[in-house]
Amino acid sequence: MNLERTLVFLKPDALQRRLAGEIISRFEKRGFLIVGMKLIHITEEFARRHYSAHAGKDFFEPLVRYTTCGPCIAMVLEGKNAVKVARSMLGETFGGESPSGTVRGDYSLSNRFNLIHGSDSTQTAEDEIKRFFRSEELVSYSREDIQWIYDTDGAGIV
Ligand code: IDP
Ligand code: MG
Repeated sequence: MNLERTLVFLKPDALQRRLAGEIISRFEKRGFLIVGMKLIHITEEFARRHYSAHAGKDFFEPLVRYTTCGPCIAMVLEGKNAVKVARSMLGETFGGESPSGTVRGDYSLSNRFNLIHGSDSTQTAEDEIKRFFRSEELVSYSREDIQWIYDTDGAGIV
């Protein structure tokens, strides 16, 4: 099996607006396996490191304040093409420009308060998973419905 892993976290507005269950449910229903999950309050230092690619941009300081203003739920999702598929489920960066059917497109109108983060490449996913989770916090397990999520009859997962 050659399944990919990605890191997503529900941002403080998702929890304050009581959308966490609804959003997590989408990933479950899509077929992803949740291999890590925790409630965290991101520190300022952690937020600055996580978003370091945006340091110096005009939205950076407000982004740090937003990310640290309340608890988040971080998750590692495992599945075929996990990075790309999860990103497509998020929508575009700005809620108001996101297509309906995506998390941001269904629940956000804001440029900043867009509910969820998702790794944007397989390399970023690897780095972010390590940043958010210790290896012992990730749980590998099998599930009974895997043969209904993918065609596993033959070589690999199709
Ligand atoms: P992404 O979350 O879709 O990958 P990035 O460009 O990496 O988007 O930006 C990180 C986060 O910074 C966004 O999710 C959003 O919360 C915030 N952000 C990005 N661009 C803007 C902006 O122009 N105004 C306000 N907030 C922004
Ligand atoms: Mg990004």
